[in-house]
Amino acid sequence: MKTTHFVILASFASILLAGCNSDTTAKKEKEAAQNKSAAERVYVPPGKLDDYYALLSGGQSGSVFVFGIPSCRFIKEIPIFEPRAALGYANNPGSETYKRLAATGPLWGDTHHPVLSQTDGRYDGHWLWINDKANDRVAKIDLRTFEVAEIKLVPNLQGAHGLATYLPSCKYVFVNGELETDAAGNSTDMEKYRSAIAFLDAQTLETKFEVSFVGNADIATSGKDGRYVFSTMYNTENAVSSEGMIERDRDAVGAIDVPLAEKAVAEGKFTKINGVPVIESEKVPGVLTLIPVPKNPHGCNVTPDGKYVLASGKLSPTVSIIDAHTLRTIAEPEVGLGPLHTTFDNRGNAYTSLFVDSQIVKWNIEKAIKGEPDYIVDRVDVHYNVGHTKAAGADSSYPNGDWLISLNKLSKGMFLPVGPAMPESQELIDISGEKMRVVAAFPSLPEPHDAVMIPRTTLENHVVQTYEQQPTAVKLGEEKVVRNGNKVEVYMTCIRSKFVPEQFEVHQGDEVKLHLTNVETVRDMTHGLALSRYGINVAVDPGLTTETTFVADKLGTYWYYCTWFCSALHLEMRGRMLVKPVGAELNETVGPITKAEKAGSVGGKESSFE
Ligand code: K7E
Ligand code: CUA
Ligand code: CA
Repeated sequence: MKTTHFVILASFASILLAGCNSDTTAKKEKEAAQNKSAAERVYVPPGKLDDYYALLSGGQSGSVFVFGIPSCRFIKEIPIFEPRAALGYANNPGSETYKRLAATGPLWGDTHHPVLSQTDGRYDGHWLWINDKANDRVAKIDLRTFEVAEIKLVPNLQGAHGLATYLPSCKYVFVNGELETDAAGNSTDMEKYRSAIAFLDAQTLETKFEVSFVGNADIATSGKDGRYVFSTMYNTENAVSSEGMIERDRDAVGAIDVPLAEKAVAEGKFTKINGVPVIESEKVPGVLTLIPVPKNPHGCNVTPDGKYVLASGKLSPTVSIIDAHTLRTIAEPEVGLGPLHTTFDNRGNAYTSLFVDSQIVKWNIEKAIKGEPDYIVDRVDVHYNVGHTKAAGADSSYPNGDWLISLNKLSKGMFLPVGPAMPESQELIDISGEKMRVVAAFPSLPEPHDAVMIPRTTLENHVVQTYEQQPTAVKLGEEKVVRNGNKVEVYMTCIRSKFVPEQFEVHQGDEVKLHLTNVETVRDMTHGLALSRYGINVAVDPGLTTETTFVADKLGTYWYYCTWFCSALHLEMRGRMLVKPVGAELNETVGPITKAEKAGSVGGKESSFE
């Protein structure tokens, strides 16, 4: 079983190279048919588009990875909590993206849970939220551009881990503090340790209120009817050692009554900590209900119909099925060893990842509730040690029921060996039939935790072709250099294949603010500006204006050149920053440098080719 997908991939390659074979023996024919159909399931010819976007959290890469499903083609990385020089993201200390990120914390992050916005129980393709567990931040991605729209620090908690949106309205995203601290007193006294679940305005990401309690909160999910949100809590012991955290046989799923919490805030039943109203759960009865579940639960998922909350047992081989309205546990079916996360199809089945067993187990929810012995439908081996698993559409009320991704922690020998550390591994599983089938494996950077899959048809129409011209855009023909003491503002445009101005002059020590607008109106015509020896690299997509500030502290000639190969004249797309001694006369030339101006500005030295 462990080698099935190798066979499939090998056959996939041979079909591509040699066409399908017509071997004679019945066994071989059957095998070939199976293999062919697996290959066909994932084969998307060049130029044809995938059916789904898969958005994978990048873990300690601090980003989100975009893959096409079913082809498993890597499409894009969205850098969020880490600079990405290639994309001009947060790499220049004087850039907007750097300032926004640095204002909230360090230049790296640990993304875990991508969450899509919904309207009427369906993914609407507008927003993607994601947490940074390491530095307690939440970011919002605009799915029109696949760029970060907002990043905010969440006060009063540590280990911002579980993230979900409050359904059905999506007016909040809420984030769980996994690591306990004394947020109120900043003491080291573990007797005062608490944790909190923070409710953020989904658009501004301002923390509106928090509910604090003794213990911790791990994975988050929302009921579907605007009443409760749920979190698994593995450290009800409030311990500070791993031994201490597994002392109790039962921990809990916490249910927060959101309307009751809002009422408590309105009635002033809170303490303000770092500007945020914090409701202590002990003081507002009913705001937090603890539902006992076996030892150190992990994943927490509400079924698409909103009826049940499923808490995966982790240290217990069970999944607890909790009624999402009465908050009572109604069944605890055994599923296998190390259950971590559960996802859903559109036919009443749950799919639970088994970390220890390295399997996905498919089981029928109603049969498990009724205690019917055949509630386990199927098991499939994955490679290896799966963390999250997610089926297409499964966080909405309308799962698609065709594809499931297994996000595996170890790849071992799955891919070409590249040293002691191997890439992370995802497997694509066809869940459209009764039996699951692994049809492809694809590597990625460390370390995807969770993923969401959204149909192309939902999202593609939102995606813009070019940026709308901002009010700050520099218009063609209106390029200029504006001096104000030692501050110099350079208003520059770029279009295939020229920067205007192609030259600007400053005094040593001047603070230069570069406004660069890409005036292209064609999709995909990105230009970049790298400034030699100044450590500046800017990428400007069509229609976009970027602002970057730096100090021109080195004397001499510094070329800026385009970093994105844009035309046959790409290499010629360059210009000079001339840094002269303080007091020297500066040439104010803007626009195309004529021969005469060129002669004047460079001291009359002609090129030997002219
Ligand atoms: Cu299970 Cu951070 Cu969602 Cu990793 S968490 S697996
Ligand atoms: Cu613009 Cu290369
Ligand atoms: Ca525990």
